[in-house]
Amino acid sequence: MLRLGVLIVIGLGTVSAQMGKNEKFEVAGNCDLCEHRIEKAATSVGGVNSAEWNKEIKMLEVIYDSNHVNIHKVHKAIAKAGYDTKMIKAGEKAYDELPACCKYERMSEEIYQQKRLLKIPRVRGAIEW
Ligand SMILES: [Cu+2]
Repeated sequence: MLRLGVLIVIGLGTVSAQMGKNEKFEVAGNCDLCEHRIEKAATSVGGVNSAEWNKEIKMLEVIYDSNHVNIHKVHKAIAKAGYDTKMIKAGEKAYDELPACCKYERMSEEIYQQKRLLKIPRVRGAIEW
């Protein structure tokens, strides 16, 4: 019972007032057009209520219904639009198709993988070492 109580408290901590799950993660990009494109890609995923990308700190804040959408799908949509997220790197073709002003400086594969490993939060239910 105590364990259940702890789980409920943890659960409540991640649910915002808008009745959605709030998640922040890094998305590469440079300009206002990137902001528009990243937010559009994120909100195009069903179950995403809002998406705000901050150009200065390159962080995207997404509010979504975690019962209906897995955050992985949001990362995928953004990568498809040409932007690297901490979870999924955009394909070469998607990156090449970005408007010229949006061609952000890409990290080398090695640095990307290092960052990725450092920043991915533990998946719930995953085995912990
Ligand atoms: Cu841009």
